[in-house]
Amino acid sequence: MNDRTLILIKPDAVRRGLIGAILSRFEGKGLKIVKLKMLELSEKDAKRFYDVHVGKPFFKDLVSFITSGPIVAALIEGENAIKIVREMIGPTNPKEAPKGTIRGDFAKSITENAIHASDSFESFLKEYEVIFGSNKN
Ligand code: 3AN
Repeated sequence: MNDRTLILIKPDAVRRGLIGAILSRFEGKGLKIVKLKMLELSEKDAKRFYDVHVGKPFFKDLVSFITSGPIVAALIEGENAIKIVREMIGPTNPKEAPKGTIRGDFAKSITENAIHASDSFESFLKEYEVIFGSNKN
């Protein structure tokens, strides 16, 4: 089955010049980048993107970080894309992320953790709509 997932290269990784290094990992794994966009998220869209985390202690920091500079969004396609990309990015906390995962190699902290990837088809649909939805192409 050809699945799709969405990744965001977060502001810390864009600032450190890691766009190419991160995107090339997906291509190297045989996944296809089928849509690509550099953008700055508005506070409103950031809150929609992370609405499952509303009320959590880190929500405010998360929104201010993700809106702190340009991000790169990529729509990625391939067999089992959601699961494979989640494995490639590694755990949320870089202290737990093995070397060889994107977060293990590039993340600075649990907030500045370089990359986001959809964790389910349901999240993907919501996230895709926020980033690439109507009037956003
Ligand atoms: P993931 O990005 O691995 O799916 P989520 O969805 O649990 O992780 O969290 C979304 C984002 O919220 C994380 N990427 C991270 O930046 C931030 N976050 C999650 N848990 C914490 C935490 N305990 N403290 C600070 N930030 C957190």
